[in-house]
Amino acid sequence: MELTFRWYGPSDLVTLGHIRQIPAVRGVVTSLHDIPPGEAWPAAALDATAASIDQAGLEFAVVESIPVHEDIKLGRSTRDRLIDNWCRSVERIGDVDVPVVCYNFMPVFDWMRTSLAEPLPDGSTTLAYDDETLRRIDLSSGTGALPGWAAAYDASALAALLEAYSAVPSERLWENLEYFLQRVVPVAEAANVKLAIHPDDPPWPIFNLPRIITDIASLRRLVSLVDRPANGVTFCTGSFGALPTNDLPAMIREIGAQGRIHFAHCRNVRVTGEHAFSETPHPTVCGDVDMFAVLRALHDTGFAGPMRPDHGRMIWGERGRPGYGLYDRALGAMYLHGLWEGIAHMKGAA
Ligand code: DNO
Repeated sequence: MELTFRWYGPSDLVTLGHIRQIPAVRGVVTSLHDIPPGEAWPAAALDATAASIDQAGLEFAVVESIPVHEDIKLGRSTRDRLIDNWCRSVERIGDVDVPVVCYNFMPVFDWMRTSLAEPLPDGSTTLAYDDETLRRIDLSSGTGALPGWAAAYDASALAALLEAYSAVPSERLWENLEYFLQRVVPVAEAANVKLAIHPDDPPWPIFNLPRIITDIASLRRLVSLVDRPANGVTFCTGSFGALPTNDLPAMIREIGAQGRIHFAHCRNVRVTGEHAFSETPHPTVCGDVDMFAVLRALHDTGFAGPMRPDHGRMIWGERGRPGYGLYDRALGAMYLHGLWEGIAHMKGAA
């Protein structure tokens, strides 16, 4: 396992210098955040990002994400050109030796929360979601934007997109995903890049939009769409963990044994009701995810890929990008490192 940390680029308040000082973290997870979805990534910009990571004494471990243009998810006739552009980006990522690309296939919205600063009893704030509140969100003025989303839409663009998706039930979305994967997986394979789809977050439909990567059945289907090692997943404990029927260690043991987990996102959640949860600190004792069992399953299946602490709370007065401050994620990194080291020693494998 290689411990990594997400960095939002030169404008991030969390700098590469900060990341360099977190013990045991050597890998950086980032993207070219200024390139609009659908465009091929310019080699020069990618080279510059790779060089700045290298100069900081770190390693460019994962691209998270290359956004997938909505026309691809909708299966529109423009998709072939957009898929070609996605492939060019993958090839250039291969050229700078980044081995993993994370992406998602969630319609319109990427991850979704209904509160970005829910107060916790200890005085920190966290991200939270519940369906009740979501139902009251008025989309008539556009999406707004969540930190980390690749795109936001104004009122008319959003209305048009939602209308277009009314003709795309989940089976059609699966077909469009298969069409995409059939074209991008061979290119990734040739470029020495592994693709790692991020599960839908939360793992159920929102605003009547289909969401298809939610559970073990969908992971089985995903890996079989194109049965190649380069077609894999990002195992996100927070996304899958929001659905109490998901047995995370069992999912890891099944999909990991097939060598299809290429990236791990570790964070904890407390399920607070039907389709409702709050994010918690990373340790098992703080939420409903048994992080020891998750890491042991990853270790048992020989996971050697990048792992990052996912969202942290805002603690110690820090201000910044919700979910992506420095302090709580750094604590999470240390916890994950400690668990992993303990598991390795326990098994006599350290
Ligand atoms: C949220 C992230 C997601 C993730 C994308 C991957 O914090 O985990 O935004 O980066 O879904 O494409």
